[in-house]
Amino acid sequence: MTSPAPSAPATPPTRSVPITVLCGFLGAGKTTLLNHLLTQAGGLKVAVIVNEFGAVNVDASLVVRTDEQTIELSNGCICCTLRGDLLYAVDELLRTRDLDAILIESTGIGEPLPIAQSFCLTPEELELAPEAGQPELPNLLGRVHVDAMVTVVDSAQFFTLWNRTDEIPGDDFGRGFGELLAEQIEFADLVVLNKLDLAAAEDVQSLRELVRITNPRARVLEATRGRLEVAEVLNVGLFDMDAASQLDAWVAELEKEHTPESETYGLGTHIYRAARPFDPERLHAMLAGGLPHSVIRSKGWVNLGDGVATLWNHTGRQLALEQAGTWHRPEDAFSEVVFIGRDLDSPALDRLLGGALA
Ligand SMILES: Nc1nc2c(ncn2[C@@H]2O[C@H](COP(=O)(O)OP(=O)(O)O)[C@@H](O)[C@H]2O)c(=O)[nH]1
Ligand SMILES: [Mg+2]
Repeated sequence: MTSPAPSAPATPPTRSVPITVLCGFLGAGKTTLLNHLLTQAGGLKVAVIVNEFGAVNVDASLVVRTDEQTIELSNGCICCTLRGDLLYAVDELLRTRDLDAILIESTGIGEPLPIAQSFCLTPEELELAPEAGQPELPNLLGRVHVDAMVTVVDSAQFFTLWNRTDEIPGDDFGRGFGELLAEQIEFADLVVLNKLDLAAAEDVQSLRELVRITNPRARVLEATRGRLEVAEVLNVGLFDMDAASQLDAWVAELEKEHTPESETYGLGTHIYRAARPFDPERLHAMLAGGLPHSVIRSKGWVNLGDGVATLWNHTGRQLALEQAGTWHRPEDAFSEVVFIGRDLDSPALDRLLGGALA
C-alpha cells in the first residue's frame, strides 16, 4: 500500500520575479532595446518601469504600448531621490499582476549600484523611511531578485563622451562623463555594444577590450537597434552583488604579480609602483600638464606622504584625487597606479610619474 500523496499547499510558494535593469548614457539605445524586447517577449508577462530625470517623461512616451502597463517615475533618479517610489512601484506590480519579469530603464545618469541595492536590502538597511502620510515602505526581499544589470553603450559616441572634459550637466555628484561611463561598464553583468551600424570598427574593438580589462566578468553582446534575442537579455541569471560591488576588481586582478604587463589584448596595461611619496606640488604640476592621450583609464593609490590614502581615479580627460582613508601604518604607504591604454609607453609613464616624487 502506498501512502497518500501530500496535498498541494493551499497557497503556492511565491515566486521571486526577476528584474532586469537597463543602464547606459542618454541616447545609448535603452528605450530602443526595451521596445525590441517587449515586442519579442512572446508569452512572457513583462512589466516596465521607466525613470526619466526631466520633468517631461519623454522616455515613457516612447515605450511601445503593449498590454503590459508602464510605470513612469519622473523628476528624479531611482538611484537616489526616487528610491522609495521605486519600492512602492515594484510592490504594487507584485500585488496586482502576475509577472514573469520586470524591466527597468534607468535615467542616463543613474548609478547602477544603488539601484541594484534597492532589491537586495531591506528598507531599513537602505536607510529609507516613508515620507509623511505615506505607507510603510515595502520589503521586496525574496519577492524579486536582480537578474542582470545591463549597460547599453552607444559604440559610435562612446570615446567622444569618454574624453569630454566638462562635468555632466545636472549631475549632483559633479561627475565627469568618463567617470559615469566607467561606473556603468564596471558594474554591469551584461554590456550591450549598441549602434554597431554607426560605430567605427576600431572603436568597437577598443570597447570590447576596455570591458574585458575593466570588467572581466561581464558578458558582452553587440547589437544594432537593440536587436538581441530575448533569451540573451532576460532571465540570464548573471547578477552577483558581491562580485559587482567590487568595483576595483580589475585593479586587484592586474596587481597580481602573474599578470604580464605586456599587451594582454590590443589595449595594454602598465602598473606604476613607488614606495617613496609624491611631492604634492610636483604631482599637481605634472597632472596639470595632462596624462599622455594614449592612457584611456587609470586608477590606483597615491602616497602624498601625509598619512592619507589618496585614490587616483582617471577616465578620459579627467582625473580625480580623492582622500579615501588613512594608511594603517603610515610607514607602509605606497603608490600603485594601473594604466590602461593603447600603445602605452611604459618607460615614459614611469619617468613622468617618477619626476613628481618627493
Ligand atoms: N543608427 C542607430 N540608431 C539607434 C540605434 N539604437 C538606437 N538608435 C536611435 O538612437 C536614439 C536614442 O535611442 P534611445 O533608445 O531613445 O536611447 P536611450 O536614451 O538610451 O533610451 C533614437 O533615435 C534611436 O532610434 C542603433 O543601433 N543604430
Ligand atoms: Mg530612453
